Amino acid sequence: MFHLRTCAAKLRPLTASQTVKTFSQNRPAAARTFQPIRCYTAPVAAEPFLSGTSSNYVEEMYYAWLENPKSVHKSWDIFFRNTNAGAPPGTAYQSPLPLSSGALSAIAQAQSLVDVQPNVDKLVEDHLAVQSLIRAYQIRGHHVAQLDPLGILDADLDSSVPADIISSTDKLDLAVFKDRLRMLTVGGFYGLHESDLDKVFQLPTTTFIGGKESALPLREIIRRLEMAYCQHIGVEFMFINDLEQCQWIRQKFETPGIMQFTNEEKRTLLARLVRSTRFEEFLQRKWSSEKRFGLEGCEVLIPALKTIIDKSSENGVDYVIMGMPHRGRLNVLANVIRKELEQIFCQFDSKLEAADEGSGDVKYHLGMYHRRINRVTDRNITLSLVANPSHLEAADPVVMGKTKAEQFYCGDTEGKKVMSILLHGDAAFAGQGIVYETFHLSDLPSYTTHGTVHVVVNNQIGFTTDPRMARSSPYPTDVARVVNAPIFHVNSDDPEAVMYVCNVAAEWRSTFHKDVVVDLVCYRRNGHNEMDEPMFTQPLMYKQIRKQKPVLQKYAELLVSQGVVNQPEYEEEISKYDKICEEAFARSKDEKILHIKHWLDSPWPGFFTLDGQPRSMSCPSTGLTEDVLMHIGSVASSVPVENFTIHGGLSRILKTRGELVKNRTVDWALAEYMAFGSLLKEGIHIRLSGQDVERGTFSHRHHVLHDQNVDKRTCIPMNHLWPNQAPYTVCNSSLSEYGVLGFELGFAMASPNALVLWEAQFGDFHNTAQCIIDQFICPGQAKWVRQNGIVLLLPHGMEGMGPEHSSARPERFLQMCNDDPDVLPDLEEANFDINQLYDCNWVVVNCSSPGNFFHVLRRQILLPFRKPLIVFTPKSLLRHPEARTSFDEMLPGTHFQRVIPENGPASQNPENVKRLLFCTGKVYYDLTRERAARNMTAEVAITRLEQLSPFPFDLLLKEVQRYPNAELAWCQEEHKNQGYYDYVKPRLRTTISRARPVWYAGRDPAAAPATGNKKTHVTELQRLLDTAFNLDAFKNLV
Ligand SMILES: Cc1ncc(C[n+]2csc(CCOP(=O)(O)OP(=O)(O)O)c2C)c(N)n1
Repeated sequence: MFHLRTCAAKLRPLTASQTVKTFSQNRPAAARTFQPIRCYTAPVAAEPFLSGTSSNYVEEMYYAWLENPKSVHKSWDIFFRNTNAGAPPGTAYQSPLPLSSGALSAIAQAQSLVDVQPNVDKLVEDHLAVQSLIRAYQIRGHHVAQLDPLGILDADLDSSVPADIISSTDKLDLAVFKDRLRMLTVGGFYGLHESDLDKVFQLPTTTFIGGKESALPLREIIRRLEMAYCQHIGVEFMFINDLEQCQWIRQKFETPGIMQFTNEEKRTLLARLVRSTRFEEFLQRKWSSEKRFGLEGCEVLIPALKTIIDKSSENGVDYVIMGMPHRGRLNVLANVIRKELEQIFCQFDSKLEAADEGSGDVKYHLGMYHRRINRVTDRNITLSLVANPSHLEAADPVVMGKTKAEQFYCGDTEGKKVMSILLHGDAAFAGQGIVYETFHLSDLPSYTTHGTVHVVVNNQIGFTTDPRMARSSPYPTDVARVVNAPIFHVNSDDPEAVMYVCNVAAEWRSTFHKDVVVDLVCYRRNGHNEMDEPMFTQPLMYKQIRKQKPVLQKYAELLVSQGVVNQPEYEEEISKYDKICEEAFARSKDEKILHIKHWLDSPWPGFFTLDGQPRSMSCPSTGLTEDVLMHIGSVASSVPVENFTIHGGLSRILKTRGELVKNRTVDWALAEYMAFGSLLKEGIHIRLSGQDVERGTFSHRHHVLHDQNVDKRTCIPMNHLWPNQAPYTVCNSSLSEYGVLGFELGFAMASPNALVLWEAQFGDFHNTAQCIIDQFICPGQAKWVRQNGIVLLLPHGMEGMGPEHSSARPERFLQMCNDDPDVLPDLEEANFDINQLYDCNWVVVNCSSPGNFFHVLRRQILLPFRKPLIVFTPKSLLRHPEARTSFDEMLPGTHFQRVIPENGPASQNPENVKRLLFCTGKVYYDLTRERAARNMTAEVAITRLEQLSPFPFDLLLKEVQRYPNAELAWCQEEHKNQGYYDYVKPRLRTTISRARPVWYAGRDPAAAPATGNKKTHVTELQRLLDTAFNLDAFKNLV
């Protein structure tokens, strides 16, 4: 880019008459090319005003001048012509010049080119000063905007007025204003004087305050800037590093008179406020002692959301997915999503019985899905409010993931049809890290939803905590700045200002497809909930709140005074809505049973029967034909595009894969390939996401090939398998677990016909996403009758890598399984295994063979219902020569094996077996190696538990019965208080009616998951193997 680095040093103001005079003279004949020799060589010091942001301004003007010399002020025209004509650096307008002979001749040369009128340097300085002032308002005007409806707290937590703006807002009385002006003039910030207020200044192209005028008196410039930036709207946008976007926003807020509403729009706004306000009042009247987290103090939220939806619908959006916390949720359900009021009211009835669907959730957490006509645009619109836990902001990435999926399924690659709106509380938005993680997904190719509109209910309190104790940033919204999202702060007691910013926000999203934030600065009329006493902790604030007129009343009075509505019309609007509520209340008494399924946020049409049951209770074979296996294997071991150079090391890996396929075997990576590739053939979309999943943390997967010679040229062989296959998405994620797992969970929510997998880099990292696991994945169906088939791949195994990177914490997942350890189920029941799966809250597996991993992935989709699947995946087994599976175990008729029984010599003469060891996962290979070394293959049987939960009582019972004389022991490599022992032992005991002891061979209890010392690791392993094969080990323990 061409950088201007030459200019005069001193710039001074010019009077209005001078400006006019200059205009009429010295007009250039035509635009000329700016000579490149001028640019980089000139020292910046020669043009002090060209440092920092002013150089951008000058540069911008230069381009405008090139197109049309009249588009810039005359002084700049002269300057550009001089510099173009060869005036040396620092001399184009320098006066007086240093008295060196070189400089003198240079300026003489420059002046001879243009007839410069003597005071031009003052003119330029003046205009730069005014331009700086305009810029100061654009950057910092929001700091003095009147945002707090209560007028007691500054929304930015700072009561001072920035030093570079001349504010005459309420914060400063006239005397202070004059004082300030004096200070700015004498102090010389701009070199402006009180007497300059009536001078006329040319406006730069970076402002729209002039409307049709290109020059204004300074006094008017300040007035207009204050109108645009210091009233009830505070616009934060100057950090955005895109000129077009900044200009777009300036135009939206600076253009004089742009904030106009028709009477019709004002009446709609009033009607929406009536609904919002009277809804809360109705609930308060009927259930005064019930928590509802009412919206009082931010009633404007309802019209705000409706405006965003109307505008988006007008711009082509037909599906809006929303996430929100407790505050005002019932109101949003009633008045935005339009859930039947009786369905909401009946929730307050303590006698309402729960249908047999799950344990349910409180009313202000449930979700909703509704398709209807948008009355303003007359277009169809689907609204979905995602159910959420109490954990504030946790639903953010889930909403994003669901939005991405809905966009994906309808081919909406630019987010023109499907969008999300996220609501936040001020304390939560500032305090919860997940907000930041979610923002960082917003512009990543595989995660973007092409812009979310964020709305913050900024009631300036978090439960009992004052914002000054709750955040270190000026605004609760500062987190949004990281993605260059514009932030519109607005005083919520000015409903028209709110409508305006909501319209702009929706337009921004549909124009630029980027995130945007609306910060509704409001108050909370009651305590945190309706039972709470706020005066304990916020006495002064609440004294003011008690005096505060509700916004509805204020706005109604305004519209009556303007003659937009009359009093009877207003009152009729109120009684009309009250009547609607009363009638719904009467109907709500007929509701006797609460069906959570009526609150489902993501229905799966066609997947279940009409009454919501699975279409069958069986699962077909998960095997594949030899042809399919061979075909997938050959693509997996080749580069399916021409002229594509892969890394030499990768060529060797693919060659080894090819040999495996030729030998009709698979390793872990191939097993996964086979599962994915075959499901894609069947039209199942697959999405694998997580850190470094494309290659695989352990460099085993290589699903994305990179051309070694062409930058960014990649190939995903999985997408070259079949002519009409479903698409495969594999995406390296940002370095986030909470955000990304939440996102994938949301993606999986949208459709049952996709296999959505999230892989942790190492299994233990899942704990930074614990909230998604604890609040959504584990209890999601029980709370919200919503099934989800997400798969978690968690690398796990004690391999001497230290306390971290070893354990995926199986004990945590197992502890949260809902099967009863003490009750033996009816093992004779038909389809016992499928019924068990249907009843469980999630499935936990640890496969010891690639083939079984292949089967369990395919089963996940072939099941007639969806359950989350937790897979502990291996590390060293990825390359273990024995961890291979023959095609024979993957052919039609084969299935996932919940238990892999002993099939060696011990199984030939089971009555001779002295010990039956149960284990799961990788330790199996350590045990078999040790058993062979000790020559104990006939005495010790080893049975592998592949599906830990639901617990395969039926198969284990058979195993125990087969070895009547064997001692039973559970063997694990994890420490005793970790791993599987606490889960397996009581269930195994229940299986055998507690007739025999179940011994333990494994590491001792410990605080850390693994030792950091390699030698200790080896010693511990040897000790557990010694115990496992010492047939006397448990002799003296009774
Ligand atoms: C992650 C999390 N931590 C703590 C809480 C407990 N809690 C519930 S509401 C609330 C205050 C929220 O304040 P704010 O975000 O400003 O929303 P408001 O209630 O004021 O609308 C807190 C701390 C929670 N629900 N979630």
